[in-house]
Amino acid sequence: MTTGFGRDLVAALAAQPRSISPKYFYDAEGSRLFDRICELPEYYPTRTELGILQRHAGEMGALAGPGCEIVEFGAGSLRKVRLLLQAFEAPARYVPIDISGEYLRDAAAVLRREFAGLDVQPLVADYTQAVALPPAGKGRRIGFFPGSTLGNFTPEEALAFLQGAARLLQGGALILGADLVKDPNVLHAAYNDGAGVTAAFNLNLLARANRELGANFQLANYAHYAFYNAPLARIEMHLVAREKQVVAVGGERFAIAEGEALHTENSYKFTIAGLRDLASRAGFRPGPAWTDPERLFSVHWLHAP
Ligand code: AVJ
Repeated sequence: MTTGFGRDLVAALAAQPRSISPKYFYDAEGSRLFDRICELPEYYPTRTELGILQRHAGEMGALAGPGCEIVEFGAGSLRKVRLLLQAFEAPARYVPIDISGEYLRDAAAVLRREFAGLDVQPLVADYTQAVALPPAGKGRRIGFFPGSTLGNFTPEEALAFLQGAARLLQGGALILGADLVKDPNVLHAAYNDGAGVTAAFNLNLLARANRELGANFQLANYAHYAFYNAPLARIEMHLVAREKQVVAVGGERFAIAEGEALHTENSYKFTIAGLRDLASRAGFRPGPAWTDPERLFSVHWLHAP
């Protein structure tokens, strides 16, 4: 119970309404399920962002200039940054920042092999807190925050994160991926896939608690519930109890009534204008914004003066 997960889950169950950070989705099993989500026909963000990066990496390379340093916040999959590294002129350094040291080591080894002359310096850290980077080289420092992970933050947290990033990247820029508001039915389908992978991803939070914390959640008792909250422009994911249950977590017992929910994720959606305004308030000067023909997703170049 000394882990952050145990502490935060107990606090979440003791509170009303109940909510927990989506960062706890990503144990090994959760990361595997998320990779499957990215391949789903209904989940358009990953393939759409990859397409945008593919089409515009050349332009981004011209803006970045030679010998730049790429700092990735929350190094997820190597596919996206690889598109940048291939298109940029002699990138000097790649600094992926992630809390999972094991994943970072593997990813760093792959990229060192692939890009001779690239200095790969993984940083095990929580990028939502202030991080200390190695001293900058001659090229620009370019941040990379893809996947619309920014949407997991509340608007206040998003502003604070971007303020920190603007400071960190001074003289360079941030390449930011942001999912766009759109037909709510398209959004709904992306988080309610037919194969049930998103449901398994959501329920894995409870499975993880059973595995790691010796909790006794009856998974069949909880429904995956995801919907688009239009006034707040966000997808919300919840786990809703189908029956009452007394659950034991780390020596404490919690009575969960029928119909009670644990809020597991917010995924905010953006307009291009709204995102540029948010970035400006954080100290960036917005440059080009790229999107796909259907305007499903956006990638932004944000100068950090
Ligand atoms: C990784 C936060 C961008 O919000 O779309 C996917 C996570 N949750 N399906 C998202 C997620 C359910 C994803 N982000």
